[in-house]
Formats: sequence, structure tokens, C-alpha cells
Amino acid sequence: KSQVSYGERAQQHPHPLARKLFEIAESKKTNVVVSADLTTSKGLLDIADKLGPYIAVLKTHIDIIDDYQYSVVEELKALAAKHNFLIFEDRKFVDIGNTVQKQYHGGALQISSWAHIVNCTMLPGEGIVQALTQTTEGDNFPHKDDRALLILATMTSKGSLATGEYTKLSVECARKYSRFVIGFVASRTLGDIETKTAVLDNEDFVMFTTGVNIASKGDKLGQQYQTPKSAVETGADFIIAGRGIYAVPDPVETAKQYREEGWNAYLSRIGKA
Ligand code: UP6
Repeated sequence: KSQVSYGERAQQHPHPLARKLFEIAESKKTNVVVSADLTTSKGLLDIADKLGPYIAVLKTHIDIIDDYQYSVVEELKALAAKHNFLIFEDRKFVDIGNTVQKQYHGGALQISSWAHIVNCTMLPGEGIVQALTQTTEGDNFPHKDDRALLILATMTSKGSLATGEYTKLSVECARKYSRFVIGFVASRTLGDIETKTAVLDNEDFVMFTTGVNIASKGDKLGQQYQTPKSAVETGADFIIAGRGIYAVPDPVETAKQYREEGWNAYLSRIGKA
């Protein structure tokens, strides 16, 4: 887990989008990512506008929006610019290279035209990362410096098989394709897996942690939670919270609370508390 400040990481990171992300965290003093799992356009846009000032990233599942039209992501892009946050489409690509290229760039959702960050699983093997990386490098892709990939290295759901060899391959591919991969979605540091694949202190992968909730330990469908403080202590650079923030009576006050707890844990981690 990094003991370096977001500000320094913003200056040193080789990837332009990671630099931007750390700049946002530093300037807005927040490491909160809200998982805006609302199922209507209005719900999504309302929460994005209200919570925008307190978050670094807004995570979407755009395919759960009942009344989806492309104008929703255009409005979302405008809100991202207004409040200075990035958009992370939690698509969890999981297919052969040829298919994920089409899912990322085309189809009904046109994800690469609006999502700064996307993620993929390692189930298909190296080819998925290779395919996604490759398609951002052609001359006809205008957003190259503004797009990045996270690898889903572990999962928070009970009984998940994203462990062992799967997690090791996540680290290997993140390293090999670091021109597009900036980090992981994971719930623990990846420094403790075998020496050959362990994340090293001099590698600046960005760690996003889901399953963050102050008030609950889990749900009835196998989700398992930890608090913002424990997530940051375990290595999260960015804490992702969904229902803990958007499904409570006062999402704005709650987002501020997550921001404060996440930020204080970060300050202690870098020795500035
Ligand atoms: N998510 C997890 N666990 C993972 C990966 N992704 O919960 O291992 C995603 C879910 C959801 C969000 O798809 O969008 O993070 C968690 O929402 P919650 O905070 O409401 O449980």
C-alpha cells in the first residue's frame, strides 16, 4: 500500500489519466467513489449532481438504467466537467478479445466515448487486456490519454473464485499492459502473493476497493462490507460505496462522512494525520 501522497503520485505517475485522478483526489480532498447504482436516468443524474462536489469518481452500471438513452451519458459528462470527477463504467468485460473490443467501442452503449475508466475480469486470460489495450492505441481513437483500465483482481462476494492464480494473472497483466492498465479493483493489497507476481513498492498501481459501508456488514446476497477506514488501511487508494451512500435518507451528509473517514485514514497512512 502506498505511503506516498496523492499529490506526489499525481506528479510521478506515468499514465496521464492516473495523474488526473490523483490531482482530483488531492484538490477535492476526497478518495470517495460513489457507486451510483440507480436504475433511472433521473436518479443517476440527480445523485451525480448532488454528490459531485464530494467524490473523485462516479461509478456507473449504465446497463441497469431502465430508460437509457445516449443523452444520459452526455449529461453525465457535463456533470463530470462541472464537478471535476471521473466516470468509471463498471462493465467487468469478460469475453474473448474480438468481442470485448466491440463491447467497449460500439454497440448500444458506446462506452469508450464517455467512460474514463472501465474494468475487466481475468477469466478469459491475457487476451482480454491485450485486446482492450490495443484498441486505444490506433490513430482513430481520439481519447487515448483520457482512458484507462482496471483489472478486477479480487471480489467482495462470498465464495468468489477470484483468488490464487486468477489474482496472480491480474498483477502480471497489469504490469505488462501498464500503458493502459492503471490498477485494480481489489479488497486487499496485492503485495503478499508470490514474490514473482507481488506488487512491488516502486510500482504505482491504483487500488480501488468495493464493498465499503459504514453501517452494514453485508447484504442477503453474499456481499461483504468493510468500513472506509479499514479499506484505506488495507491499501485502498479509492473507496467505492454504493447503497451505503445513495440509499440512505441523506446521501449528501453521508457522502461527506465517508469522505472525512476515508481522507483521515489516508492521512494517517501517509503519516500526515
Ligand atoms: N462490486 C462489488 N464487489 C466486487 C466488484 N464490484 O460490490 O467485487 C460493485 C457492485 C456494485 C458496487 O457491482 O456496483 O460495487 C457495490 O455496491 P454496494 O456498495 O451497494 O454493495
